Amino acid sequence: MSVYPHIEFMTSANRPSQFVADSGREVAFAGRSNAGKSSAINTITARRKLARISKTPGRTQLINFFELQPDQRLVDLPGYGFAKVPEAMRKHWRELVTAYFERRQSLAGLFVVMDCRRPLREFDLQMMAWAEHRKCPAHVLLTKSDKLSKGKASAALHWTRRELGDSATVQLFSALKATGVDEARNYLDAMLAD
Ligand SMILES: Nc1nc2c(ncn2[C@@H]2O[C@H](COP(=O)(O)OP(=O)(O)OP(=O)(O)O)[C@@H](O)[C@H]2O)c(=O)[nH]1
Ligand SMILES: [Mg+2]
Repeated sequence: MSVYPHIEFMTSANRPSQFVADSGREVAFAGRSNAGKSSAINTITARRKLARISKTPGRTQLINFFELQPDQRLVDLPGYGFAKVPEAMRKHWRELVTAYFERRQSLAGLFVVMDCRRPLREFDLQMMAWAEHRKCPAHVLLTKSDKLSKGKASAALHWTRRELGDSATVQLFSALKATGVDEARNYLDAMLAD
């Protein structure tokens, strides 16, 4: 059973004119290519095939909008930081994501998805800065926690919390093992609530 029973894919936007109507509240998922954004969305919404999961980093270059219920959305932002993409694609990413952050009134919260083995890299910090600039709350999912021992995962969690201080909340997550799902839903629901 899905906890968001009415969730459905709305549209993929390749340019700002294709963004869905900017009303209500939405939470965006950002993160490096291959960090596990789409997997996290699928696990949190308990819909296995909602957001496309790719084994090729950087495949999702579009902004994908999903409706949870009228006037509540999840947004899967295109991944960043993949070294091998051509400059033209990087420029496209920059323009699209900048336009999103600059004009999106309904942006109510940001989930930043990071591989727990490599947290807080350059672009991740840039995303956090956008959130701070927009005064929208940020929550960090340290995902793929199944890839680390309990001790190392816990060390990554504490290190990231210390680095970020009050600027964001942080948790461990695994789409594979469904770890941290309730915690993530609680943060998501709080951001979506008025
Ligand atoms: N072990 C493990 N693998 C994961 C987890 N989450 C995602 N993966 C794998 O990591 C790869 C990338 O996952 P995606 O969810 O497509 O990542 P993404 O951030 O959406 O990637 P882009 O859309 O390309 O930016 C896939 O092969 C997933 O199966 C996890 O919690 N544990
Ligand atoms: Mg994706």
